[in-house]
Amino acid sequence: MQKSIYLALGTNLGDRVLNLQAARDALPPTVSLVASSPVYETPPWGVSDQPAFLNQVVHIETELSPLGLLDYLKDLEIRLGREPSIRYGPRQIDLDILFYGQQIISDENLTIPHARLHERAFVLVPLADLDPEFRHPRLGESVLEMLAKLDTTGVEKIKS
Ligand code: PH2
Ligand code: MG
Ligand code: MG
Repeated sequence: MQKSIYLALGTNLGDRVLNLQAARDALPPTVSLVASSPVYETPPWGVSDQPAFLNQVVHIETELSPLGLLDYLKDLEIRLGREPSIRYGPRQIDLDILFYGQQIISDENLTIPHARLHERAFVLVPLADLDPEFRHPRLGESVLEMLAKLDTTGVEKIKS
């Protein structure tokens, strides 16, 4: 059985379509891509005075542990041109671990499932395209159940 490891990709600086493409291309061979959701343009959450984001969720496979995967993704963000910014602020690329199968992790540096994913339409809309029935291991709710409680205004699929 494949583990359900999902990543959220986000970008709101530079050529956003290219940034997502570059991130997907840079994952292998350490991380292999099982499936990619459509790409959505989404209103900025947290800090509203910044450009709109493009967001996407990908299903991956890897032999890396959760902390190994975190290190790998942080390094990749920097290689793809990410520069330091404020919390919730603009970024070239953001690569977040949403779920690592059914594992629950609260480490100093890593929380899995991602701590705020159930509040974010920009994560749950694309995730629902890939795995609508996936259950949050801590909250016990499916992706569709979590999504039903959120306002999805302004989350628009873009042509690919
Ligand atoms: N990421 C953030 C802060 N706000 N808003 C949207 N729409 N999409 C994001 O990926 C996003 C955000 C910090 O990680
Ligand atoms: Mg993020
Ligand atoms: Mg991040």
